[in-house]
Amino acid sequence: MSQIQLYSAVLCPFAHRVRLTLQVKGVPFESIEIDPQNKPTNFLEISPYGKVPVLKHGDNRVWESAIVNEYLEETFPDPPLLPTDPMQRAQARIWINFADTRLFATTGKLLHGRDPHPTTLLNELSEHLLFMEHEGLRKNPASAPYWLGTELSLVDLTFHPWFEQLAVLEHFRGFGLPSGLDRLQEWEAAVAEREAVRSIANSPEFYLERYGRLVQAKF
Ligand SMILES: N[C@@H](CCC(=O)N[C@@H](CS)C(=O)NCC(=O)O)C(=O)O
Repeated sequence: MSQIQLYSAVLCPFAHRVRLTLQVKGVPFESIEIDPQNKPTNFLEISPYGKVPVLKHGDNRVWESAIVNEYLEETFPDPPLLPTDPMQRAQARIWINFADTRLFATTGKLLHGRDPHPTTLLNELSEHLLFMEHEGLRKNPASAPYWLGTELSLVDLTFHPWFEQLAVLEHFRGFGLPSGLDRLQEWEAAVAEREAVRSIANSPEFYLERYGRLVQAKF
């Protein structure tokens, strides 16, 4: 049995960011698929918040994807996915926090809400993306492919799953990317091209089909 088990769900972008980190670091793990809509009865014994992802390492467990990723970074430091400079590390954590408290938070409200015309949330999402473009990527030299510059980091792996599942927002919520996200689109193409990212990527059709089934079951 592998030393590491990941309680995960294919549609979960938080679980995906952990799978990406394990993949980039070449850490072998066993993936245990959980259906968040139909959790095993004893799931709270595994996951105190009742959510995926949860990482089990030997007898210990870690949850909350941002914390799981930092645990993996400290436990398997090669290749490093956070800068060594404390100020740059702080910047990386600010963007990871931005992803959780803004980009994914608004996305969650959009996907789980029932408003047929969620204009305010759609606008909010566009504002988050424009903020990422202007306050994030445009402050880097144009030649830097990744969020923090020349090296792939946890910030890239945190944001990427949102872009991989963009088709779901477009199809089911009528979201359209605002214009002027040139750097963001170049950045996403560079991340999506990485071998580790490609090796576990799913197509837009995969997400549309799975999400479609979920919507049918839910409403
Ligand atoms: N803040 C958590 C969010 C995890 C999360 O929301 N997971 C969802 C699936 S994407 C889940 O397990 N939902 C089940 C539930 O809330 O009952 C993290 O970063 O790990």
